[in-house]
Amino acid sequence: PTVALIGAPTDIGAGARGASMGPEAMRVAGIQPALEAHGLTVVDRGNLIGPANPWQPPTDGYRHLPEVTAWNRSVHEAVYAELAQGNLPVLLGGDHCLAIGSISAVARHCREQGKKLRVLWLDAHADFNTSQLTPSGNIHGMPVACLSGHGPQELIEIGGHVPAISPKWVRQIGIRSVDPGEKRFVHQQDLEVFDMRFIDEMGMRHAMELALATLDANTHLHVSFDVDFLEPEIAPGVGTTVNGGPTYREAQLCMEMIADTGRMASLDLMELNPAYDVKNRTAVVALDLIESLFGKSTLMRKGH
Ligand code: DIR
Ligand code: MN
Ligand code: MN
Ligand code: MN
Repeated sequence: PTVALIGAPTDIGAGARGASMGPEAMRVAGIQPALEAHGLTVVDRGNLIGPANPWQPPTDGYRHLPEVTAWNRSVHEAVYAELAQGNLPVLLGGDHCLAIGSISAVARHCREQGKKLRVLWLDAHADFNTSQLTPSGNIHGMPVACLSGHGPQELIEIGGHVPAISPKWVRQIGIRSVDPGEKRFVHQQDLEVFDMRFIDEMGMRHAMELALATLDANTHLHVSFDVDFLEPEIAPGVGTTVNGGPTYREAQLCMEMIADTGRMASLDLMELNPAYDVKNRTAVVALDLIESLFGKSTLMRKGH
């Protein structure tokens, strides 16, 4: 399919400013020519527009809820339109609250097409907070909960179906920072989490084998890649770094195993924050990993 790049230049759900510059940083790193060099057809739809960041404190447990809602509606329509045309949308964030719009669109497309959905959530954080549990009010810490039906009405109903997804469809990889109340809720809702302790003990290979198990020809695989998934030493350009993430090699293996399934049909690239970066190197690393997601060949894999 044609790859459609969609820029969503906002940091409306984050606790640090700057993820609004993420889409341009990926263009500067050369995302379109890099994917084209692998034989893909790529169209850049440019940037969505939405409200400015008013940088206000939370009210009733949510920061910037009306603006977050406006941005997510816009993302939902853009991602849905690409899927309806048979394209593979790549959302260039922007902070991770926008996954509400993106994944609700994917879920809507899957419902209409009779497809199963599997969501891989690559992140340091579980993003499973609610207004009651959140220590920050930042909605980028809440998208998985909102998609699962736990959140404000205007966000949970964006896809037209509440809940948009079942937490059973989600596999989280790389998790190492979960707030106390959020942790209880993750267990209560039975989210399947391959945290860093699991990856340390069992290896990325085994974690990914389990996360990708039971995919079939009728499964739409969505990858939601929060750049803070990565070890901060290789990816400093994010607002909320957490030590002890996957190394470059572990992240490459993760991406290559996803590519080998041939099932990835949509992607979010989120939380890239050039204000924290050094000479755009985090964008360059993220692009390198995205190339692997799209099947960049290595010497040892003939025919790839
Ligand atoms: C923290 C940080 N759990 C919060 N979350 C995220 O504010 O809810 N940082 N997602 O990237
Ligand atoms: Mn489709
Ligand atoms: Mn996240
Ligand atoms: Mn994160």
